[in-house]
Amino acid sequence: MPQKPLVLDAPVPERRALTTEALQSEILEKLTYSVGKDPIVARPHDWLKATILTVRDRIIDQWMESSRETWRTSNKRVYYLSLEFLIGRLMRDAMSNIGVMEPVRAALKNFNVDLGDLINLEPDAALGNGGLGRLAACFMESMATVNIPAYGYGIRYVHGLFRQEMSEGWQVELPEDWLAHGNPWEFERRESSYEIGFGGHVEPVQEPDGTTRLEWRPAEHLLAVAFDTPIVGWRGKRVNTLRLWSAQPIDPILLDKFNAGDHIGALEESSRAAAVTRVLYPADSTPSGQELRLRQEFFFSSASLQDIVRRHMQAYGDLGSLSDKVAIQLNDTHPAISIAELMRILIDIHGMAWAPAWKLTKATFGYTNHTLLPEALETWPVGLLERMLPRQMQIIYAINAEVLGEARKMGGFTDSQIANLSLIDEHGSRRVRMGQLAFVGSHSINGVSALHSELLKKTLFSDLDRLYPERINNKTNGVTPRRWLLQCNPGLTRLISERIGPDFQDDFSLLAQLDKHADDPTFQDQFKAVKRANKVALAQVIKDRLGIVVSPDAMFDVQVKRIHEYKRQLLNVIEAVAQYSMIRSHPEKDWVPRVKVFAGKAAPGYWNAKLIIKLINDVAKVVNNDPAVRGLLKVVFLPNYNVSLAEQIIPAADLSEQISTAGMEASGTGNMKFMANGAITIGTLDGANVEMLEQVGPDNMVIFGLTADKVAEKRNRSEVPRSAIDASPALRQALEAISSGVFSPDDPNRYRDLIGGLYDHDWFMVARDFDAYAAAQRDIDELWNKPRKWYSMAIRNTAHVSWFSSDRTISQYAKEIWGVPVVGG
Ligand code: B1N
Repeated sequence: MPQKPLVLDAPVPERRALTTEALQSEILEKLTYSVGKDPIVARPHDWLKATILTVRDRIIDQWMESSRETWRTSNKRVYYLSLEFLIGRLMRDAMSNIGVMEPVRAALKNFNVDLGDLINLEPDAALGNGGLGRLAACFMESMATVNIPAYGYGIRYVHGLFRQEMSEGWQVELPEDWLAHGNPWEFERRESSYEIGFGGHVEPVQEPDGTTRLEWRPAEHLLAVAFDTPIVGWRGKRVNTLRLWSAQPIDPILLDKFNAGDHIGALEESSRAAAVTRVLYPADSTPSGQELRLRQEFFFSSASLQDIVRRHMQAYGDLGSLSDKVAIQLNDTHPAISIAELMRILIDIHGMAWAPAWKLTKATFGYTNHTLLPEALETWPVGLLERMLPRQMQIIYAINAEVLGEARKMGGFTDSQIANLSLIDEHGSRRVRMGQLAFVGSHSINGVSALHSELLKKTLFSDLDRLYPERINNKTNGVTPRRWLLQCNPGLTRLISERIGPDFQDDFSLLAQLDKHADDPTFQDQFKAVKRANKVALAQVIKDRLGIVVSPDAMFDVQVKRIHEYKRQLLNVIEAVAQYSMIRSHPEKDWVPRVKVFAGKAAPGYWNAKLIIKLINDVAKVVNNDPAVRGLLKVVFLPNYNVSLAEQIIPAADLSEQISTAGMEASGTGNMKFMANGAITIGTLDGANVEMLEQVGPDNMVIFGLTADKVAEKRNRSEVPRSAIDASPALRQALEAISSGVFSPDDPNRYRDLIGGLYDHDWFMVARDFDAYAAAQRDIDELWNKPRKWYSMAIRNTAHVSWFSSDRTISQYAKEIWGVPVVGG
């Protein structure tokens, strides 16, 4: 019999008051009884904790109401499985979404505590690398906002993405420690723990009815313990759960060993278990290929599936209805082993036959692909999988046999196409391709921008697309406008509210009304004043962190994102070098003053990315200290880019650099955040830039460079880049300056190989896009010199951003993949 929770019809508790007085006494109560501090001696961290606990209380009532409603209505639940959630700080987001920011500020003021200071004290939860992890965080907020009963499942890393510091311009990585002061947002759920197996062997077991089934007997077990964080949507209407798993040993200490004097050995198992969730792998768009990573992937997949199946059984008592009541979305292939694990649970544990189990599995899963970069596609050695997950590997073989059988039946596939379909890569040592596994085990495979989804069909999954047509679809990314406009840019939010009324905060399509004010000089002046205030604030950050003084009247030209060759920070800095020599050789011209802002982390093992950071810093040192430049060009690299720094930088940007080699950036999401905040984009026709151009129109965006088709063509023809360099004196001069050591007199050869690569193969088309890029930058200069034109364009960017709300993206997932209803859809 399915067990229904007892509290099903309990009355909704009375809402807590939102007055300053009520909040004030509650903060005091939390400080005293939960933190255990007298206000006279309380430290800032104590106030932060008391404030978070107070805010959290307001969310909990609604949290319980949201889950009661899901139980009551038997609505389909959505599970978002992601190895990364880049959530950043939560307090401002939560206060803003439930509308208590100002009363909390006032309450704290009466204790002489500044809310702004507390906001900046909250650690930035960096349980992700970049776009993929931040997308998962935006989706969590949007799913709560559009009222979808959703759970996020991931890993509670003790150490998130490393802290980046600079040592003489080089990146150094330091451990990040977001849990140092505890985490007042989370609830540990010891009762929701699951055993996770590794290794061992598979045994046939005789059933009483004479049949045999297979049973996995793992050699090793550890425990997955749940930690829940409430995620509140806009206006606090729905609160969903982000459930992060922490690995713990089954036996915290081996007492026999301890008693026998082996004190270290007694703890070995414990530290081996905890290692699984200790640290986030710091690579963005490149798999690490390490055994621990596969352990992380299976650990959180298995725990999540056990939890999902338990909840479903509790509600319905039968797994036949799983795909009617459950949708599981795989955020890239990192949780793709879930497909084999669900099959194992259905068949080996619940006794289902292969065919219905396979049908159910496919109907339950959806898979989102986030990259086409060949080096980023996950594969695992067959031998490793056989050793670590022997039963799952058997199931993968069986799935593969089924898929290859279907391909043969359909016919028309060449041997190489069959090899391309197969879940096993037979080139060299045999490996399991997680992308193929995720594809065949899902009813929906989506890309993250129109161009990317087309390329998925044409390249990576062309053969699977023919075998299983209609499965590939597109869901262009979005970002939450709450965090990326309302919260990070209160000045602009106020201005927009004054102009078109505050309703746009509930319906972002109303932002389009700004279009008719875009040419109004008064509104332009106000828009400019807001931007300037944000730039003054960023200039202060730059001064505080780097000691560099920049003028808020210069154009703030910003490229912030992970450092990767395909994102082409190198193109940007080479153009800065070219511009630097132009200014030096023509001091008489009225150059547009620019501040070039860079920020981003490089994967610790990615040499060229780290070298590009060093180059930016080397160029900055020369340019910023050259009196001949008269401050017309400044180059700034802000260390330790994270969500909180993004929230300060993006509202202050005039120009947004989205200049990846076409065909390589799956979508990009920073591009959308800049657009919302009234920056003009200089970009290639790559990822979601293509759709930005459609939304905002060619008059309001500056596009340059090779298209994805042209890039592919040039690569196929192995065309040499040298002619592009020979044809461009500005480029040649800049490259020669860099590679001859003008910016690295202490080590003149430092950039020899990096620049040599541009002559050699120029895989990322830096040389071949240079002239187009430089010309686009001069167009930007001209626009800057016509401020009326500039601000009309800037305003139109904000006006036409609403399609890039993650509410739109999530509504499409809900309708077209998950089959769940949404609010306002
Ligand atoms: O996912 C983002 C996109 O907007 C970006 O264009 C895309 O580059 C990014 C392995 C990745 N793709 N692949 C990753 C991250 C971590 C890892 O270990 C791959 N990240 C992206 C959101 O769709």
